[in-house]
Amino acid sequence: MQTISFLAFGSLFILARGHPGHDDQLPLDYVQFPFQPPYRGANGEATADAIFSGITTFAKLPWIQCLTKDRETPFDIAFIGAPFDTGTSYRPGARFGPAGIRAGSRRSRLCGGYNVPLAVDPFNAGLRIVDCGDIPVTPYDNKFAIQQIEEGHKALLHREAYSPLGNDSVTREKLVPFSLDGKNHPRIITLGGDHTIVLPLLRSIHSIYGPISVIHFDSHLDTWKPSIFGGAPSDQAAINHGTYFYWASQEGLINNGTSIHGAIRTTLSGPEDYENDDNMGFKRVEAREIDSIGTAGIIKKIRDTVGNGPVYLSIDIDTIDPAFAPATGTPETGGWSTREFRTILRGLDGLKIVSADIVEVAPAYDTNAELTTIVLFEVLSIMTKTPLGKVVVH
Ligand SMILES: *[C@@H]1O[C@H](CO)[C@@H](O)[C@H](O)[C@H]1NC(C)=O
Ligand SMILES: *[C@@H]1O[C@H](CO)[C@@H](O)[C@H](O)[C@H]1NC(C)=O
Ligand SMILES: [Mn+2]
Repeated sequence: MQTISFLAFGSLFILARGHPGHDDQLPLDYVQFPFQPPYRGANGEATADAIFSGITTFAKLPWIQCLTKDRETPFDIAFIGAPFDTGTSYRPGARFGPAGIRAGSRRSRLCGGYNVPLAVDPFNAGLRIVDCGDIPVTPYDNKFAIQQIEEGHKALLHREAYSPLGNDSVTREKLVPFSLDGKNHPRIITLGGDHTIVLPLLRSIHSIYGPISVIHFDSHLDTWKPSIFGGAPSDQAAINHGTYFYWASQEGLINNGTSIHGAIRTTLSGPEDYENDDNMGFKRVEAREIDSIGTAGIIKKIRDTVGNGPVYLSIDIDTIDPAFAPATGTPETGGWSTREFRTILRGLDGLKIVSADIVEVAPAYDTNAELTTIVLFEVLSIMTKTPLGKVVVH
């Protein structure tokens, strides 16, 4: 049966890409539920791989071992886990986030993945989208773990994308990459992990794009000075899930004035936390603004702030009200509903999202419904629709 599935899908892949030597693993196109059943029974009948069976990857995408034996295999968008949670201030458990997100995402393609409001099927749009598994992250040494995350992310981001950069969908003009080296790099969607991981992720992003605008959805600011958040009893303790943006700002990784937080509703040490946040280069949308300006007003504020340049998207699951997404370590009531947040995310359609993450998912506090993952479907849809390049003005 393996042979049949290999002939059916693997050889197509090899011919198309001219890459020999993929007979020692499942072919890239193995999971094609339900259109290309990979298994035939003794009588030749086709049996599709059910969405609840088999090895769990994000949305049942093909797994490739991007950091080890499949280092040469190119892709356009990769999911990768960063199972790190020793930078949390309250309930731990986000080290199980990547596994939990993958489990909840299995159903994304039950009968195809067509996104009606965005009018795109990200899984069937011609891009190669893969699940790279997890970056190895030690739970014993934060300093080392943060280096591992940066190196793991760089190992993916520094490659060239599988598909060539197309032409602008409106002007039809040839697009030029935003990257500093002029190459067309793939996009990475990281599954956290607590929010500390965004410091090494932004260091990696900086190595390809330079200082970047950030859209940060979170109930908390995460720009706190270490003396305020955690007290910084040691250099390592000063880097945690409430201070990583302080460090990112100090290191010049973030564009000053074109970055924004959304869904803020945290308590503060005092009003001066907002002054500090201004100095870190962020604008803010508070969760309660949805009552006055609605989702359309929030989308406008975000787009007016970040403009049309490249942007990094970081989503803390605690953006969503814990009534809808309880699986997180520092829940704050008064958040957006999942419907509202999905609307706001779809409002980012057309933005050049260079990479993204979802963090602070701690499955131990979830209900059995596993409802935390659908927001990534919107992010993936936007990435698929929007090539990562700019039109050069002649
Ligand atoms: C893309 O643009 C280039 C240069 O402007 C042009 O030669 C090419 O035909 C275009 N391709 C498509 C598919 O429009
Ligand atoms: C960002 O710009 C503001 C206003 O010019 C300035 O006060 C602040 O120090 C800058 N922050 C950083 C991190 O450069
Ligand atoms: Mn956060």
